[in-house]
Amino acid sequence: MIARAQAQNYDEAKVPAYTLPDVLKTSDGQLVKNKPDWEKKRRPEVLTLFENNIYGQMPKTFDNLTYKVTNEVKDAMNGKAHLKEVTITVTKGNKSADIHLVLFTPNHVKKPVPAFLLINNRGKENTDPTRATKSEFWPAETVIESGYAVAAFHVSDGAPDNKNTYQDGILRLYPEQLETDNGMKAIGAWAWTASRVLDYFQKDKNIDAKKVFVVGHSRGGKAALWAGVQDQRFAMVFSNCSGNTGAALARRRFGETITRINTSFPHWFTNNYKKYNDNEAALPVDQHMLIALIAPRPVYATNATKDLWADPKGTYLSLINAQPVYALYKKPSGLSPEPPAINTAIINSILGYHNREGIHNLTTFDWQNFIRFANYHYPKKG
Ligand code: GTR
Repeated sequence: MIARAQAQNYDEAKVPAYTLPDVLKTSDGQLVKNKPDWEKKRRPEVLTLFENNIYGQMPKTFDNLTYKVTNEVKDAMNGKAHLKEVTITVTKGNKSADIHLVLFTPNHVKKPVPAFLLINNRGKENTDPTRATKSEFWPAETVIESGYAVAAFHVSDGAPDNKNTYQDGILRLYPEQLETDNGMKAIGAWAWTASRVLDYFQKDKNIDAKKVFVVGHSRGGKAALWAGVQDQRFAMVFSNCSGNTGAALARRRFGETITRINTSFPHWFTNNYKKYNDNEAALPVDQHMLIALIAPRPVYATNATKDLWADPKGTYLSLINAQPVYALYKKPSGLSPEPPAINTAIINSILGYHNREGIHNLTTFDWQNFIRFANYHYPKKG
């Protein structure tokens, strides 16, 4: 017997031969050639495949959503921004869950404004409302100076990032999800939470809820993609170093693998996903199809040169292989088959990308390019 546990592969020559599932081919073998067939037939089919096999169901019902501003500073950031800390409470039956939002809106800019929303998977100090602590992970001043609102919530409000306690967030409202093999777990819960923040944005007259961009790094970047897929109200997705079960192709088995992610983080994806441990070829989808589900909305993915764990090449290939669906919308990305040079950002495209020099992180360089990409897709008038 050959031991199944293998070291992670970082050698391009050892990437196994693989065939990606055809994003445009329906389960009954028809080739989708136009938007209506994609939207009515194939898109729902692919979405269900991702739900059942990977991220789980996305419960849509609750009884009530209320919000309360718990702190407000109208002249934060030396008068440049208006801070609101908002508690969003979602109620279902006799249970409720609180989401704590930090939101800065630029002053001296015509309202409503577009907003960047970060799914924060790191320490809460990264999104410090007092700005005593500043972090590249959420460079709020830079975003405000670019004329956008900037917001964040912490993943623990959706689901604690822990295999023993992940049920203690919004899954308390949906306990039935824990009983089924295609039930939502932590990554799904974080995406769900992002949608509830968007519900709140629809009620905040300073925010242009039609231009809310969801951002996440790594595990947060996986959740950002799933949020953008599930909730078509998100105008754009930024998925930073999201890697395996994020923007990178699973079948390449380069860096982190499905076995590895399911073993380290059994609370992120459905029970069903474990069936694909060391068995990527059996998956009816691959991650290019996740990006395709966001079409025709823009997606920007990133990598870092020292973060081979997240498979930069496999991420770029996902974008490339999502293109046929964007083409149905006459939104060609113009991506060349080979990834761009290090630190060179692809901005003027429906599918954006860069591979930053450096380690696994979310940095000012990344955010500056997110802002450029947002400016390109939503040019400011006047
Ligand atoms: C790693 C995990 C990655 C990524 C990363 C992170 O340990 O293997 O998939 O999610 O954590 O979130 O920083």
